[in-house]
Amino acid sequence: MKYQFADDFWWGSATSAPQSEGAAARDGKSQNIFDYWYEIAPERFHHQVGPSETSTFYDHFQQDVLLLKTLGHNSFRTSISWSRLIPQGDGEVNPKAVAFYNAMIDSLLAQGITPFINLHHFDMPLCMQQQGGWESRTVVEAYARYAKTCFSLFGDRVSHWFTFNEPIVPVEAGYLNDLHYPCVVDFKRAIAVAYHSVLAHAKAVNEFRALGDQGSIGIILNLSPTYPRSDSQEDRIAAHYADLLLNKSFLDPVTKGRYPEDLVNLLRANDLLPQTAPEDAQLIADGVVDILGVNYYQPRRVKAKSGYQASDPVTMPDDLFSFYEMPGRKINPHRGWEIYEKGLYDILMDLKENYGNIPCYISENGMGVEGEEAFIGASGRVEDDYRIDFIRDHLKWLHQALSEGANCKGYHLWTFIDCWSWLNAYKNRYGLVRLERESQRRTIKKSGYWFAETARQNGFD
Ligand code: BGP
Repeated sequence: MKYQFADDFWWGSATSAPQSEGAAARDGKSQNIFDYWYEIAPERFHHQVGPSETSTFYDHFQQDVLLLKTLGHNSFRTSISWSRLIPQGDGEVNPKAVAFYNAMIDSLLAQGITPFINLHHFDMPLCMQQQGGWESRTVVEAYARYAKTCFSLFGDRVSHWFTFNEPIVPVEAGYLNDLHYPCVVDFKRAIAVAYHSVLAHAKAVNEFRALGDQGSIGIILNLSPTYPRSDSQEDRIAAHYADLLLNKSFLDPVTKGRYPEDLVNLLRANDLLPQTAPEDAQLIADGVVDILGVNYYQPRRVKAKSGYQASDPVTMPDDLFSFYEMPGRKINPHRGWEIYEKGLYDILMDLKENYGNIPCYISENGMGVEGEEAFIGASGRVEDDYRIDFIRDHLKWLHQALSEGANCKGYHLWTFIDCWSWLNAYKNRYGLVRLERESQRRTIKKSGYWFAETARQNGFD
């Protein structure tokens, strides 16, 4: 069977400023929370490899853009680093950053690659974190001004904007699970962070629309479809809570302009509601996106929490549900994530049926593999057939969703070149291109050639 996609389907990949640029302390950039955290707690990073050791996009973007062209990309997402563009978080713009982003955007356009620009990828400037980070409305205001600055500087050439990548990650990793700085474990504070991220998003959307720029503005969410262990009422209730807290807490406000009532009731009953201002509701209503980016890596399987009583007070999300490992699941052992290709279809059908079939695209999907040097063949390239299978099997489900009317406009892989990851550094490699860290040599993997061919043909057999 031939899997054919639309002529204007977006083929590309995604990265982020903090994971690719490098030059972490150069040309006026101030520290973000990862730069700082590495300084004070390097042991929290895999092999103590920190955020300054990237694939050096800042220095090699021209070469990388040519690679993107070779890889068949018609679109490419990266982010702007807030701490590079506005080193004090608010106020003065760094001219060297403007020059870099201008040159990067221009070289993409010169190769016929549409830039998708995201404004925030976990990388809160340290000076903003010191003012409370997303717990603070002052920081929300500063972010809105930063967003407006980006639209004004680059909006003449960038028409695909995103306010945030996976805003729930700083909530979960930074304020619930002690995985990212500031390593807080506090549900109420986590909720304030989530709420203020939504306000910041909505303010950026409003700024964008006020400027009357051409193009679209969206947000990128990691939507993990939530499956109950069984059909029992207990398991289904647990899955409902997980979905409310971990998907709908962002998905509903940014696509419907309001929070689900169940979520508000749950938080109210447990005295967890964030502080709101009278104008917030209208702001959120006005912050509905034009397009949704969907990052999909793995499903979320949930079971009832043992001993759970509906009347128990909720002090952490996991009072309401437990995660569940399905026996016999297919897994990527390197990352420890289940591989469930149909999940991608389920998300797209949910968006179609319950979210007005909002325009969307797959903004990340990918497979991180450890020890890929073992797959380097005689020709010197990584023979990563497993990655080709992974991408192809997900694309088949995407294609199925399209044939049933899903409004999905493209597929971006995470990521085009092996890159630094938040906690895992270079443990798991995701790229279509292999990076030798010492020499910074780039070699296209087998999957890169396959991806390029697929993009050129708008499909595969
Ligand atoms: C997503 C992030 C990316 C990237 C990817 C792979 O959640 O948006 O920044 O890192 O996951 O995950 P990891 O690097 O943890 O293996």
